[in-house]
Amino acid sequence: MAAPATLRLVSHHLCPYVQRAVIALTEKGVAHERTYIDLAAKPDWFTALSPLGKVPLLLVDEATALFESAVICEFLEETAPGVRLHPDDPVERARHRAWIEFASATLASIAGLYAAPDAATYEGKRADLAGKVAWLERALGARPYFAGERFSLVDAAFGPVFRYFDTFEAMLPSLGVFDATPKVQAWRTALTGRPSVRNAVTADYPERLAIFLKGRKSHLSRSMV
Ligand SMILES: N[C@@H](CCC(=O)N[C@@H](CS)C(=O)NCC(=O)O)C(=O)O
Repeated sequence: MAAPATLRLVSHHLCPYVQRAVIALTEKGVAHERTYIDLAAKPDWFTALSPLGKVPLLLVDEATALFESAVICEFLEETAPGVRLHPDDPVERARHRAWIEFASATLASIAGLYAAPDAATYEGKRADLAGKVAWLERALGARPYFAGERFSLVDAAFGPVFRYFDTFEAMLPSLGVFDATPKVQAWRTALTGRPSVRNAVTADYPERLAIFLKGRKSHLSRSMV
């Protein structure tokens, strides 16, 4: 692969971790290019660059491919000028990093939900997800974003989490995970309206996600209308 003339993000159309990096790049106004790959047929150049075989990768120069979305976002925070996406206070910053980890755990719960082979496993994953959303409700303070007026990397991590529910709500019986969490609902609405979050995926994302979910051969795929 040719050496990147500018930052290049190796991406996949559906990957929520890629979206975190795209949102951080956009919020910081960092020029970059994106290369989308097929994770079912990984190109050799990608396998040679990615120690874990996962996207996102950020190619920063000829010799350097950064991997892991959290590391990429931290690198952008440290190197890109402009708006800060982490709090200044070290305790708050550590707390934010912890909630970004929580976003990853929530993504794992979502993956468990759409892969659940039967109704009982599905209900267990649904309840697990509802429990996580309840934790978020208790963690949220000032509106509209996780830390009030200032958009942060926690928001960049949860925008892609909430995006799944737009498709779930269009195609499934209600999951009920937001029923008793008005603060999370308001946060979700604010993130959906944020241009960096909205534009972190291509226009055909909903169709691509629907095809992906239908292909799971799971309880969720059988419940889709
Ligand atoms: N911890 C990683 C997770 C990235 C990840 O799971 N990427 C998935 C796509 S969303 C992937 O590349 N999977 C390919 C594979 O595991 O073979 C991060 O935060 O970057």
